[in-house]
Amino acid sequence: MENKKKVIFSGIKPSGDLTLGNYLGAIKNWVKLQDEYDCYFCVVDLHAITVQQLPADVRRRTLEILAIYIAAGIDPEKNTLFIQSHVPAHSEASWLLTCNAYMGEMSRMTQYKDKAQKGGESIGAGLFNYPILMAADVLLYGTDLVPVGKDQVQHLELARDLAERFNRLYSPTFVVPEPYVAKTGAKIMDLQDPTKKMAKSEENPNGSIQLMDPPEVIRRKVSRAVTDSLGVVKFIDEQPGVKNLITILSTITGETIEEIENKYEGMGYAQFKTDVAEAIVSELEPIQNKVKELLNNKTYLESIYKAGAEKANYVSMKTLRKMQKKIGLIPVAK
Ligand code: AQP
Repeated sequence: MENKKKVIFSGIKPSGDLTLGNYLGAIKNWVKLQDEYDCYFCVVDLHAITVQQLPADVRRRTLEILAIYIAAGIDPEKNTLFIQSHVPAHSEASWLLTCNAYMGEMSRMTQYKDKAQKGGESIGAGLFNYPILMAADVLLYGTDLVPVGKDQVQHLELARDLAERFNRLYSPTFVVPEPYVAKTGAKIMDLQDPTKKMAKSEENPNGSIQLMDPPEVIRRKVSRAVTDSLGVVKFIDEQPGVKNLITILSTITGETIEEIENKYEGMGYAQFKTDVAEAIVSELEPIQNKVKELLNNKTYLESIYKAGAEKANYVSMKTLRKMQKKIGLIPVAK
């Protein structure tokens, strides 16, 4: 029997300029998956519009993210790289799943509850429904594994529940996806408030390093990163700022935490911060140069997302047709 590779689906939404967190927590790991798995890496633009965005920003970031995927080492020949809105099955499957989702389970989503508390009555309905769109993203491709951070575990559970419910109500249709926990990869925290994660929609520009920040900006942000008055490089909870910088250094260089702690023993923070900044610069600079090159070659990028959409449309339409048929929708006449 053919030894079929397991399917992985993941994506990033163009809701802000990508950060070092998106790179070290997601993209850098994806690069390692591409030989072993059949990977779909998507720019999930339909997720970005769950909050108001400037149309020009969505357009610019969507292409930039695609360029970043390729520049970071994701091979468009080996993987399916595409833009979510180019594949209408995502929206259609999302509606079919919505009709099988319960208000109760949706209302229990903690991410929505947090946002609803802040947004009140005027919170967008898209934010309430988006976990169902995420379920559709994943289920359409027969995805076996979904790389998820802790904040997404509950949404993946929902995708599993929706898949199992559909399989039970109609007949086996979906692969029930499992979370993929990366061996490496870390949660990168905000440089100004290391108790919260570095996020692309964060407003304080000094809190996050943008993937496309020039070297001098990276150096400045790292030198201003919040530390503490203890003056020791230790990976302990009492020093969240230092802990975060150690995580960044270790994720980039591959040095262990212990090696880093030993290397900077008795040295204070100055040299440590300089080294963290230089590690980031040397990791990101080649990627940035490649991104700029790719963004100057729109025809090439177009050819990538066109081919990606063709493949994704083919696979996802097969699943969508099955769903429609099982639900009782009459197939379109040929
Ligand atoms: N700080 C982080 N550390 C590690 N991984 C991170 N990711 C995001 N921030 C960090 C990972 O990047 C991917 C991006 O997913 P997304 O764009 O769908 O949404 P997100 O997780 O909500 O990303 P942001 O940057 O925080 O965006 P906003 O501010 O718009 O909500 C995921 O794989 C995520 O784990």
